[in-house]
Amino acid sequence: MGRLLHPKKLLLVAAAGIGAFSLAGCSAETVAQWGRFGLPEAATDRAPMIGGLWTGAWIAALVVGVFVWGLMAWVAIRYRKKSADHLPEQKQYNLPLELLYTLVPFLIIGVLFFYTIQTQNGVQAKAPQESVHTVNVIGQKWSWTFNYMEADNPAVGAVVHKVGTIDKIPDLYLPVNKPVRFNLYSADVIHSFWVPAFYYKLDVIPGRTNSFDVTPDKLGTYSGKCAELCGTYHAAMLFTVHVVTEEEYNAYLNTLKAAGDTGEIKAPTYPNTVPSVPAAEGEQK
Ligand SMILES: [Cu+2]
Repeated sequence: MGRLLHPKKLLLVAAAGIGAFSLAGCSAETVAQWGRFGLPEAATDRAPMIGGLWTGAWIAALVVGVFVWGLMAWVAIRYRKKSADHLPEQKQYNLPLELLYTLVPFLIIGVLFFYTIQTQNGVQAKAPQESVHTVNVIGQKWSWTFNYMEADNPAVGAVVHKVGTIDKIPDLYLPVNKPVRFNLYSADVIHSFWVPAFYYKLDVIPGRTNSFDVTPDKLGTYSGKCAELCGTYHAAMLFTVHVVTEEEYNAYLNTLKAAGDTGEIKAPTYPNTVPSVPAAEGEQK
């Protein structure tokens, strides 16, 4: 057994550690991130709704926490045993108090439920069909494929695609301030399409189309990833989101078109087989 550090030394080490920790990375951006309770900067029209719910829920939890910790400290100190023969007054029950601490949690849950539903309705609202840019996304082991359904876009005039591989993280280009509809398909197992700066993720399920609308409203580059543990190389399922001007967006799609990456790549219809059972003839495995 090694010798324990002298308590004073231990205190010094702890203080130095805490000091270094709180000074390191104390940039304006980090401080701003604390203000958002850890969320990155919002990059879409929907993200602030979720940010509000997240921040509100934390504040509500902290208010309840501080109140409960305060009560615990107060009773522990106020009603501590003061002498060997003196016990504080003992009570078997207190009906009003018991009713209160049964009803108050329901009230808290009700308020959280109300704001959750309100946020959900806002976040999942669909943009007008005629205004959206549609991107059909395929999650496949172990990358992503993006189909830009731009046949009706006069600046592109074609459906173009980008296929990601495990060796090459694919890019996803999106036009700023334009609503985008994502339709999510899986080629194999359940994945989850997640862009942290969008404050939103949605499961990508074989045999089912999940879709959501969002308007990226901040130019920039963002990381995207798979948020569902889908297998061995789950961690490699990354993509890079570029929110660019509409001109740059069209220009990028035209480079795909010029490279011959036209037409839609479709996920196989879910074969509905288990791995040990050979797929029926003609069916894609
Ligand atoms: Cu995945």
